[in-house]
Amino acid sequence: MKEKLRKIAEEAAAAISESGADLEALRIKYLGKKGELTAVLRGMGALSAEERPVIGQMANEIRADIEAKLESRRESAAAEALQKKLESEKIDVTVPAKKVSVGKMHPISLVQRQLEEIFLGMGYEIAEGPEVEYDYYNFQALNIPEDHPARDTQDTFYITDNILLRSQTSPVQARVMEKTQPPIKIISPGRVYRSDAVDATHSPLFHQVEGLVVDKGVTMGDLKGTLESFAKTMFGEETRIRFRPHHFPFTEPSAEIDVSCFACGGEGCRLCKGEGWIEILGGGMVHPQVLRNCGIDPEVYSGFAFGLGVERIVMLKYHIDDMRHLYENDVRFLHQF
Ligand code: 2NM
Repeated sequence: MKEKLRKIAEEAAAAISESGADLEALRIKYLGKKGELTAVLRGMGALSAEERPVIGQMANEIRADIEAKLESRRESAAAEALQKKLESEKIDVTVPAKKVSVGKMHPISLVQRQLEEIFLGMGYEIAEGPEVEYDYYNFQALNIPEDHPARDTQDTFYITDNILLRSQTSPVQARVMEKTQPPIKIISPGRVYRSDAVDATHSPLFHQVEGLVVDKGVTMGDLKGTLESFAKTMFGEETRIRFRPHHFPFTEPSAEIDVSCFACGGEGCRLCKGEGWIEILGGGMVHPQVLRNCGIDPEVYSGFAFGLGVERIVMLKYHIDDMRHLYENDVRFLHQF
C-alpha cells in the first residue's frame, strides 16, 4: 500500500510539473471523490490496526503535498499568463504622437468673419435669410422694376417665374424691414448667385456683406463716417475713402465708394492700377419707395445701406489674381491662409 501511495505521489508530482498541465483535471484525478488517493483510503478497512494510522498519515501528507503543488503551479501559471498579457499589451509611451492635422479656415470665411467682427463692434446685428428667394424680395420690394436689366435670365438663376437664387443679400434686409420697426442696424453676409460664366473675376456663386441702418435722422454723413471707420479698421488707420456718384435702384442718392490704395497709400501702383484708389463698396440712402414697400414711413425715418463683395476683398488682401483659386479648393492653395 505504501508502494502504491508513493507511486501516486510521484505520478502526481510529475503530471503537475509538466508544462501546460490541466491542473483542475489533475486535482480531480488524484484528489477527487473518485480519485486515486481516495480509492486507496477506501481500501484502508483491509489494513491491520498498526498499519492503518501509518498509511492514513502518509495518505494525508501526500494529499497535502499534491494540494500544495497544485496551488503553487496555479500561482505560477497565473503569473505567467499575466506576464504574457503584459508583454503583448505593452505600449511604448515614448513613440512620437501621430500629427493631428487641423484644417484651416477658407480665406472667404476668414474675411467674412473679419467683416462681421468689425460691424458687430459697431453695434450691428447679423441677419440671415434664404438663398432661394422670392422675386418679390430680391427685386420688387427693392424698387427694381420689371424691365430692369438685373432681372434678365442672363443674370439671374430662376427656379420658377417668381422664385430665384438671390442675386444680392438685400432681400434679407427687405425682410427685416418688413417685420421690424426702426431702429434697425444690421449686416447680412452670405452667398449670392448670378448667371455669370466663370473667369478670373467672375463666379456664378459669390459672397456679399450688405449693411443697413434705419432710424430717425440718419444721413449720408452717417454713411460716410461708418464706412470711413470700417475702412480704417479693415485696411489700416491711414486709409481714406472717396464717394463717387452712381446709380442703384434701391438707394437715392447712391455712390460707389473707393478706399485709398493700402499697397501704395495713394501714390499709384500695380494693385490700384496706378489710380491710388480701389473701388470696394457701393451704397447710398435707402430709396423712400423701398422703405414704403417694407412698411416704414419715409416721412419719419431715413436710412443708409451699403454692400461689398467678399471675394474682391479677399483677392486684394492676399494678392490673388484669379478668383477660380478660391473655389478649386486645392489644399496647397488653401493651406497658405
Ligand atoms: C449695395 C449698394 C447700394 C443695399 C440697399 C439695401 C436695401 F435693402 F436697404 F435696400 N440693401 N443693400 C445696397 C445699396 C447695396 O451693394 C453694392
